[in-house]
Amino acid sequence: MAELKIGLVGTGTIGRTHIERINTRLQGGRVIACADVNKDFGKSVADKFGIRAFDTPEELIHDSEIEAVIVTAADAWHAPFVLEAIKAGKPVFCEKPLSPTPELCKEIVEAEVAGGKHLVQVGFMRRYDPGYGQLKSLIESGKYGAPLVLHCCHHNYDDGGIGWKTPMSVENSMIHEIDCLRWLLGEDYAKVDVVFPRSSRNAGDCKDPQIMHLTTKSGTYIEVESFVFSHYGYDVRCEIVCEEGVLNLPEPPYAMVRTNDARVTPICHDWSERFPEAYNIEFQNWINASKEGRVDGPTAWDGYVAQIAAGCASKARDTGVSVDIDIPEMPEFYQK
Ligand code: ISE
Repeated sequence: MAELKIGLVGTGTIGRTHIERINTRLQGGRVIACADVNKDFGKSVADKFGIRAFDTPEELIHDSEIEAVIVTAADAWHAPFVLEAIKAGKPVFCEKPLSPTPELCKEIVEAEVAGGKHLVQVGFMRRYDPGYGQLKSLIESGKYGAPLVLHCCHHNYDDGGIGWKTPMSVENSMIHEIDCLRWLLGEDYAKVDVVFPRSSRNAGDCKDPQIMHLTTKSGTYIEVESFVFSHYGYDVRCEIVCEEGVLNLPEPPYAMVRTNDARVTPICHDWSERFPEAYNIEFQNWINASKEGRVDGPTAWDGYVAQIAAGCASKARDTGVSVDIDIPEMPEFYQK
Protein backbone atom coordinates (compact mmCIF):
# COMPACT_ATOMS: atom_id res chain seq x y z
CA MET A 1 0.00 0.00 0.00
CA ALA A 2 1.29 3.49 -0.85
CA GLU A 3 2.48 5.80 1.90
CA LEU A 4 -0.10 8.19 3.36
CA LYS A 5 0.90 11.71 2.29
CA ILE A 6 0.63 13.91 5.36
CA GLY A 7 0.72 17.70 5.69
CA LEU A 8 1.54 19.24 9.07
CA VAL A 9 0.26 22.61 10.22
CA GLY A 10 2.14 24.35 13.05
CA THR A 11 5.87 23.75 13.12
CA GLY A 12 6.64 24.38 16.83
CA THR A 13 8.44 21.86 19.04
CA ILE A 14 5.79 19.17 19.10
CA GLY A 15 5.11 19.51 15.37
CA ARG A 16 8.78 19.03 14.60
CA THR A 17 9.03 15.95 16.84
CA HIS A 18 6.05 14.44 14.98
CA ILE A 19 7.66 15.06 11.58
CA GLU A 20 10.85 13.44 12.80
CA ARG A 21 8.99 10.51 14.35
CA ILE A 22 6.82 9.77 11.32
CA ASN A 23 9.55 10.22 8.72
CA THR A 24 12.29 8.27 10.48
CA ARG A 25 10.68 5.73 12.79
CA LEU A 26 7.19 4.82 11.62
CA GLN A 27 5.87 3.05 8.57
CA GLY A 28 3.19 3.65 5.99
CA GLY A 29 3.07 7.44 6.17
CA ARG A 30 5.27 10.43 5.42
CA VAL A 31 5.02 14.09 6.28
CA ILE A 32 5.61 15.58 2.85
CA ALA A 33 4.78 19.21 3.61
CA CYS A 34 4.32 21.73 6.38
CA ALA A 35 3.02 25.24 6.96
CA ASP A 36 2.97 27.66 9.84
CA VAL A 37 1.07 30.89 10.51
CA ASN A 38 4.59 32.33 10.60
CA LYS A 39 5.33 31.60 6.95
CA ASP A 40 9.11 32.09 7.12
CA PHE A 41 9.45 29.86 10.14
CA GLY A 42 7.38 27.16 8.44
CA LYS A 43 9.64 27.42 5.42
CA SER A 44 12.78 27.03 7.53
CA VAL A 45 11.36 23.85 9.10
CA ALA A 46 10.41 22.51 5.65
CA ASP A 47 13.99 23.14 4.48
CA LYS A 48 15.41 21.38 7.52
CA PHE A 49 13.35 18.23 6.84
CA GLY A 50 13.60 18.45 3.04
CA ILE A 51 9.82 18.68 2.62
CA ARG A 52 7.49 21.04 0.76
CA ALA A 53 6.53 24.38 2.33
CA PHE A 54 3.13 26.00 1.87
CA ASP A 55 2.54 29.72 2.36
CA THR A 56 -0.59 29.15 4.44
CA PRO A 57 -2.10 26.26 6.40
CA GLU A 58 -5.30 26.57 4.33
CA GLU A 59 -3.41 26.04 1.06
CA LEU A 60 -1.75 22.96 2.53
CA ILE A 61 -5.01 21.50 3.80
CA HIS A 62 -6.76 21.89 0.43
CA ASP A 63 -3.83 20.83 -1.78
CA SER A 64 -4.68 17.75 -3.84
CA GLU A 65 -1.41 16.00 -2.95
CA ILE A 66 -2.15 16.07 0.80
CA GLU A 67 -4.16 13.06 1.97
CA ALA A 68 -4.19 13.65 5.75
CA VAL A 69 -3.47 16.55 8.07
CA ILE A 70 -1.77 16.95 11.45
CA VAL A 71 -2.59 20.10 13.43
CA THR A 72 0.09 21.10 15.92
CA ALA A 73 -0.46 24.85 15.77
CA ALA A 74 -1.03 26.95 18.91
CA ASP A 75 -4.16 25.82 20.78
CA ALA A 76 -6.33 28.71 19.58
CA TRP A 77 -5.68 27.69 15.96
CA HIS A 78 -6.74 24.07 16.40
CA ALA A 79 -10.45 24.53 15.68
CA PRO A 80 -10.11 26.65 12.51
CA PHE A 81 -7.66 24.19 10.92
CA VAL A 82 -9.59 21.07 12.00
CA LEU A 83 -12.77 22.58 10.55
CA GLU A 84 -10.89 23.31 7.32
CA ALA A 85 -9.70 19.69 7.11
CA ILE A 86 -13.26 18.45 7.67
CA LYS A 87 -14.35 20.75 4.85
CA ALA A 88 -11.65 19.17 2.66
CA GLY A 89 -12.88 15.68 3.70
CA LYS A 90 -9.42 14.66 4.99
CA PRO A 91 -8.44 12.69 8.11
CA VAL A 92 -7.08 15.13 10.67
CA PHE A 93 -5.03 14.48 13.79
CA CYS A 94 -5.25 17.41 16.22
CA GLU A 95 -2.94 17.78 19.20
CA LYS A 96 -4.74 18.22 22.50
CA PRO A 97 -6.82 20.21 23.27
CA LEU A 98 -9.23 19.95 20.35
CA SER A 99 -9.94 23.59 21.14
CA PRO A 100 -9.63 25.54 24.38
CA THR A 101 -13.36 26.33 24.26
CA PRO A 102 -16.12 23.69 24.44
CA GLU A 103 -18.24 25.75 22.01
CA LEU A 104 -15.67 25.34 19.24
CA CYS A 105 -15.29 21.62 20.06
CA LYS A 106 -19.04 21.34 19.64
CA GLU A 107 -18.79 23.05 16.26
CA ILE A 108 -16.20 20.48 15.20
CA VAL A 109 -18.41 17.61 16.38
CA GLU A 110 -21.37 19.05 14.46
CA ALA A 111 -19.32 19.57 11.29
CA GLU A 112 -17.97 16.01 11.42
CA VAL A 113 -21.41 14.51 12.02
CA ALA A 114 -22.90 16.64 9.23
CA GLY A 115 -20.16 15.45 6.85
CA GLY A 116 -21.03 11.85 7.75
CA LYS A 117 -17.36 10.73 7.72
CA HIS A 118 -15.17 9.88 10.72
CA LEU A 119 -12.17 12.15 10.25
CA VAL A 120 -10.99 13.68 13.54
CA GLN A 121 -8.60 12.19 16.11
CA VAL A 122 -7.41 14.10 19.19
CA GLY A 123 -3.86 13.75 20.50
CA PHE A 124 -4.61 12.32 23.93
CA MET A 125 -1.57 10.09 23.71
CA ARG A 126 -1.66 8.68 27.23
CA ARG A 127 -4.29 6.23 26.01
CA TYR A 128 -1.47 4.59 24.01
CA ASP A 129 1.01 4.38 26.87
CA PRO A 130 1.59 0.68 27.58
CA GLY A 131 1.46 1.34 31.35
CA TYR A 132 -1.99 2.94 31.21
CA GLY A 133 -2.98 0.10 28.85
CA GLN A 134 -2.05 -2.42 31.55
CA LEU A 135 -4.13 -0.54 34.13
CA LYS A 136 -7.12 -0.59 31.76
CA SER A 137 -6.81 -4.35 31.16
CA LEU A 138 -6.53 -4.97 34.92
CA ILE A 139 -9.66 -2.91 35.63
CA GLU A 140 -11.57 -4.57 32.82
CA SER A 141 -10.56 -8.05 33.97
CA GLY A 142 -12.87 -7.43 36.93
CA LYS A 143 -10.43 -9.45 39.11
CA TYR A 144 -9.91 -6.64 41.60
CA GLY A 145 -13.46 -5.36 41.78
CA ALA A 146 -14.64 -1.83 41.14
CA PRO A 147 -12.23 1.12 41.25
CA LEU A 148 -13.10 3.21 44.31
CA VAL A 149 -10.44 5.91 44.62
CA LEU A 150 -7.68 7.16 42.30
CA HIS A 151 -4.60 9.05 43.52
CA CYS A 152 -2.82 10.69 40.60
CA CYS A 153 0.03 13.08 40.25
CA HIS A 154 1.29 15.04 37.26
CA HIS A 155 4.52 16.91 38.00
CA ASN A 156 6.47 18.91 35.45
CA TYR A 157 10.06 19.87 36.07
CA ASP A 158 9.47 23.60 35.52
CA ASP A 159 7.42 25.02 32.69
CA GLY A 160 7.92 28.63 33.81
CA GLY A 161 9.99 29.32 30.73
CA ILE A 162 6.94 29.24 28.45
CA GLY A 163 4.96 31.84 30.38
CA TRP A 164 2.96 29.47 32.53
CA LYS A 165 -0.28 30.89 33.96
CA THR A 166 -2.48 29.52 36.75
CA PRO A 167 -5.35 28.35 34.43
CA MET A 168 -2.93 26.23 32.37
CA SER A 169 -2.58 23.61 35.12
CA VAL A 170 -6.13 22.46 34.38
CA GLU A 171 -6.35 23.35 30.72
CA ASN A 172 -2.93 22.33 29.49
CA SER A 173 -1.64 19.80 31.99
CA MET A 174 -4.45 18.00 33.87
CA ILE A 175 -6.50 17.84 30.65
CA HIS A 176 -4.46 14.64 30.09
CA GLU A 177 -5.86 13.08 33.28
CA ILE A 178 -9.35 14.37 32.46
CA ASP A 179 -9.31 12.37 29.22
CA CYS A 180 -7.21 9.40 30.23
CA LEU A 181 -9.01 8.60 33.48
CA ARG A 182 -12.44 8.84 31.81
CA TRP A 183 -11.14 6.34 29.21
CA LEU A 184 -9.57 4.15 31.90
CA LEU A 185 -12.73 3.98 33.99
CA GLY A 186 -15.12 3.94 31.02
CA GLU A 187 -17.47 6.52 32.48
CA ASP A 188 -18.16 10.24 32.50
CA TYR A 189 -17.63 12.65 35.37
CA ALA A 190 -20.37 14.09 37.57
CA LYS A 191 -18.60 16.90 39.44
CA VAL A 192 -15.30 18.62 40.01
CA ASP A 193 -13.53 21.00 42.32
CA VAL A 194 -10.04 22.46 42.38
CA VAL A 195 -8.14 23.59 45.46
CA PHE A 196 -4.90 25.47 45.98
CA PRO A 197 -2.52 24.28 48.67
CA ARG A 198 0.29 26.59 49.75
CA SER A 199 2.09 27.74 46.58
CA SER A 200 5.69 26.96 45.85
CA ARG A 201 8.18 29.81 46.11
CA ASN A 202 9.35 28.76 42.62
CA ALA A 203 5.97 29.38 41.01
CA GLY A 204 6.15 33.18 40.69
CA ASP A 205 2.62 34.58 40.38
CA CYS A 206 1.09 31.16 39.63
CA LYS A 207 -0.92 29.03 42.00
CA ASP A 208 1.12 25.85 42.02
CA PRO A 209 0.55 23.05 42.99
CA GLN A 210 -3.17 22.65 42.32
CA ILE A 211 -5.34 19.68 43.28
CA MET A 212 -8.34 18.69 41.19
CA HIS A 213 -11.01 16.36 42.60
CA LEU A 214 -13.28 14.58 40.14
CA THR A 215 -16.20 12.31 40.96
CA THR A 216 -17.48 9.95 38.30
CA LYS A 217 -21.16 9.21 37.74
CA SER A 218 -20.87 5.94 39.70
CA GLY A 219 -19.11 7.72 42.58
CA THR A 220 -15.45 6.80 41.98
CA TYR A 221 -13.38 9.56 43.54
CA ILE A 222 -10.24 10.92 41.87
CA GLU A 223 -7.62 13.34 43.08
CA VAL A 224 -5.03 14.73 40.68
CA GLU A 225 -2.13 16.77 41.98
CA SER A 226 -0.59 19.04 39.36
CA PHE A 227 2.77 20.53 40.28
CA VAL A 228 4.24 22.33 37.29
CA PHE A 229 7.27 23.92 38.98
CA SER A 230 8.27 20.73 40.76
CA HIS A 231 11.99 21.37 40.30
CA TYR A 232 12.88 17.68 40.41
CA GLY A 233 11.58 15.86 37.31
CA TYR A 234 8.66 14.82 35.12
CA ASP A 235 6.67 12.48 37.27
CA VAL A 236 3.31 10.97 36.35
CA ARG A 237 1.72 8.62 38.85
CA CYS A 238 -1.60 6.87 39.07
CA GLU A 239 -2.75 4.58 41.87
CA ILE A 240 -6.15 2.93 41.64
CA VAL A 241 -7.66 1.58 44.83
CA CYS A 242 -10.10 -1.18 43.89
CA GLU A 243 -12.35 -3.33 46.06
CA GLU A 244 -9.80 -6.16 46.16
CA GLY A 245 -6.47 -4.74 45.11
CA VAL A 246 -4.46 -1.60 44.41
CA LEU A 247 -3.17 -0.99 40.86
CA ASN A 248 -0.17 1.23 40.15
CA LEU A 249 1.00 2.80 36.88
CA PRO A 250 4.43 1.29 36.04
CA GLU A 251 7.35 3.70 36.22
CA PRO A 252 9.95 3.86 33.40
CA PRO A 253 12.46 1.03 33.98
CA TYR A 254 15.64 2.91 34.82
CA ALA A 255 18.46 1.01 36.51
CA MET A 256 19.22 1.87 40.10
CA VAL A 257 22.79 3.08 40.69
CA ARG A 258 24.55 2.83 44.05
CA THR A 259 26.92 5.77 44.38
CA ASN A 260 28.15 8.35 46.89
CA ASP A 261 26.35 6.83 49.87
CA ALA A 262 23.06 6.74 47.95
CA ARG A 263 20.83 4.56 45.78
CA VAL A 264 19.84 6.63 42.73
CA THR A 265 17.12 5.88 40.16
CA PRO A 266 16.66 8.54 37.47
CA ILE A 267 13.34 10.28 36.85
CA CYS A 268 12.43 11.55 33.34
CA HIS A 269 12.91 15.23 32.64
CA ASP A 270 9.91 15.91 30.40
CA TRP A 271 7.02 14.43 28.42
CA SER A 272 9.15 13.58 25.41
CA GLU A 273 11.36 11.36 27.57
CA ARG A 274 8.45 9.85 29.53
CA PHE A 275 6.04 8.98 26.71
CA PRO A 276 7.97 8.27 23.45
CA GLU A 277 6.40 4.84 23.03
CA ALA A 278 2.90 6.24 23.50
CA TYR A 279 3.52 8.78 20.71
CA ASN A 280 4.96 6.13 18.39
CA ILE A 281 2.01 3.79 18.90
CA GLU A 282 -0.47 6.65 18.63
CA PHE A 283 0.84 7.84 15.26
CA GLN A 284 1.37 4.36 13.82
CA ASN A 285 -2.28 3.59 14.67
CA TRP A 286 -3.44 6.88 13.22
CA ILE A 287 -1.59 6.26 9.94
CA ASN A 288 -2.95 2.71 9.65
CA ALA A 289 -6.53 3.73 10.49
CA SER A 290 -6.49 6.80 8.23
CA LYS A 291 -5.46 4.66 5.28
CA GLU A 292 -8.47 2.47 5.97
CA GLY A 293 -10.80 5.45 6.37
CA ARG A 294 -11.27 4.84 10.11
CA VAL A 295 -10.69 6.75 13.34
CA ASP A 296 -9.82 4.36 16.15
CA GLY A 297 -8.37 6.76 18.71
CA PRO A 298 -9.84 9.57 20.81
CA THR A 299 -12.58 11.19 18.74
CA ALA A 300 -13.85 14.74 18.39
CA TRP A 301 -16.54 13.71 20.88
CA ASP A 302 -13.83 12.75 23.41
CA GLY A 303 -12.15 16.10 22.76
CA TYR A 304 -15.43 17.91 23.34
CA VAL A 305 -16.30 16.04 26.53
CA ALA A 306 -12.79 16.63 27.94
CA GLN A 307 -13.18 20.33 27.27
CA ILE A 308 -16.57 20.47 29.00
CA ALA A 309 -15.00 18.88 32.08
CA ALA A 310 -11.97 21.21 31.88
CA GLY A 311 -14.32 24.20 31.59
CA CYS A 312 -16.15 23.09 34.74
CA ALA A 313 -12.82 22.54 36.53
CA SER A 314 -11.73 26.06 35.58
CA LYS A 315 -14.98 27.47 36.88
CA ALA A 316 -14.57 25.48 40.11
CA ARG A 317 -11.01 26.77 40.45
CA ASP A 318 -12.07 30.38 39.93
CA THR A 319 -15.12 30.28 42.20
CA GLY A 320 -13.84 27.93 44.89
CA VAL A 321 -16.98 25.78 44.77
CA SER A 322 -17.63 22.36 43.30
CA VAL A 323 -19.25 22.37 39.83
CA ASP A 324 -21.59 19.75 38.36
CA ILE A 325 -20.48 18.41 34.98
CA ASP A 326 -23.31 17.98 32.50
CA ILE A 327 -22.39 15.95 29.46
CA PRO A 328 -24.90 15.97 26.58
CA GLU A 329 -25.96 12.66 25.09
CA MET A 330 -23.40 11.20 22.71
CA PRO A 331 -24.60 11.33 19.08
CA GLU A 332 -25.20 7.91 17.52
CA PHE A 333 -22.42 8.73 15.02
CA TYR A 334 -19.81 8.23 17.78
CA GLN A 335 -21.31 5.10 19.32
CA LYS A 336 -19.17 2.07 18.55
C1 ISE B 1 2.24 19.85 27.88
O1 ISE B 1 1.53 20.59 26.92
C2 ISE B 1 1.93 18.40 27.74
O2 ISE B 1 1.10 17.98 26.97
C3 ISE B 1 2.60 17.54 28.72
O3 ISE B 1 2.29 16.20 28.53
C4 ISE B 1 2.18 17.98 30.11
O4 ISE B 1 2.84 17.19 31.06
C5 ISE B 1 2.53 19.43 30.33
O5 ISE B 1 2.09 19.82 31.61
C6 ISE B 1 1.86 20.30 29.28
O6 ISE B 1 2.23 21.63 29.45
